[in-house]
Amino acid sequence: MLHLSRRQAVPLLLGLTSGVRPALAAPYTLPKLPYAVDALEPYIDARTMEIHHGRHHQAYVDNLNKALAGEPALADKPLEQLLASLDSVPASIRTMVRNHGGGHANHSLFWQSLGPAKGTAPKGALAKAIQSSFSSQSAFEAKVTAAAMGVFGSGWAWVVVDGKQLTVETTPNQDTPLMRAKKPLFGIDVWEHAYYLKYQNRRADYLAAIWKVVNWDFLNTRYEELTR
Ligand code: MN3
Repeated sequence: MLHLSRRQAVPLLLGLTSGVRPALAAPYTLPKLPYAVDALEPYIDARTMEIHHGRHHQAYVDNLNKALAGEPALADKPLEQLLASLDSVPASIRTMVRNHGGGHANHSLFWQSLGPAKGTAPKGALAKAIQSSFSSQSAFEAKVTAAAMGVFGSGWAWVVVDGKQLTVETTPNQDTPLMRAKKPLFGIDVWEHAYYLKYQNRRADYLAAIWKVVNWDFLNTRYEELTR
């Protein structure tokens, strides 16, 4: 269960279950990985997961909390809402919220979108959407992979729900499609911290590995929630 806001996550945008926050916790907390750190081996190594989740994601959470510390009114808003309306965030903390709030939202979705390799596949409505948007699963994966390969420097490749259709886009840094009033189905982190320990500069090998550990069960459900 993820804790993206003090009150309630916005299911329409992130599709994440809301939860009750411990009374003494900071406004945002690091969500637990939904599997063990070595569960994605050999595709994504345990050491990368430890550092990526335990240090990088934790830092986004900590810095987001720091940014919001003097802004109780903002701290009460769901994170999705803050990211979708950055113009309403005071200029003095806007970049912090953009980078670290984006980082928290993106990684929270990323961990759920992955899981142990067990041969699951898109089903039902999501399988249909992939067919009608890209003509085949392999064409779909090729298009997302090409977008991810094309990200210069650090950023994300995204599959976005548009009506019932799916489109592919990229964002720099920790920007999210939420900032463009779009609904991310899932994103692939192409920051070097996501793959450098195991794959060094071989982003293509990392992306080939990512497709082995996509949690299609989660994405099948998420697609249905986002198109409901
Ligand atoms: Mn990352």
